[in-house]
Amino acid sequence: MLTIWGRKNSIKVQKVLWCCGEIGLNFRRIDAGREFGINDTPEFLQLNPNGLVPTIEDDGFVLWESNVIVRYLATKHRAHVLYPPDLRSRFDVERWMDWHATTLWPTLRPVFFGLIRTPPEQRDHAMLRKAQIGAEQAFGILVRHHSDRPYVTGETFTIGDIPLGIAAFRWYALDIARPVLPSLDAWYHRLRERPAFQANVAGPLS
Ligand SMILES: N[C@@H](CCC(=O)N[C@@H](CS)C(=O)NCC(=O)O)C(=O)O
Repeated sequence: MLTIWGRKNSIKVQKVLWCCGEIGLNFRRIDAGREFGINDTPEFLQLNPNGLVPTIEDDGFVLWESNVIVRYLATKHRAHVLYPPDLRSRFDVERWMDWHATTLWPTLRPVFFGLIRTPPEQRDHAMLRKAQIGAEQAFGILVRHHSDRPYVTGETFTIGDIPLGIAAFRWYALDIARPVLPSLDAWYHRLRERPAFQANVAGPLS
């Protein structure tokens, strides 16, 4: 039995939940992190020395790092459409997952934290504006790359769309001005139609 530790509103936990939904996996989820605690207990730190969610245990195998968990689950369950085995296709998927972690989310994270987790009177508006410009530039790169294809790596939805889609959910849900990017809107609309997105990602920002 697969066990997932992590609160449902965590961006990193949502990647894993969305992936499980796409594959159709049964699992047990234990709320952990922020208001739920658990992640700072000695027992949890034995599983994940970082004290972070998501962390999984799959028939005795413990794993952490959300992108790695997603790749592990897709590989284990031979989800070849989600995670193509062909070398070039696979590394195209990998590229966008890493790009999310190293480029897109670091630019968007300060906007999200600055608006959703920071009271209005404490907001640093200069920092927010700068971060917003960075996020617009990052989404612009994504648009220039994939405006001619329905999903980030081509004709089919893959796990490469998952981290990007979760970031896009926050970007679209934030009360900010956004440039007009019709192909990004169309891609995001496709993701929103997926039942696993609706069940695991859509919801109030917190
Ligand atoms: N690189 C890790 C980062 C995990 C991470 O930062 N998790 C956050 C939630 S998004 C966390 O556990 N924060 C502490 C908490 O929620 O209490 C991953 O992708 O899994």
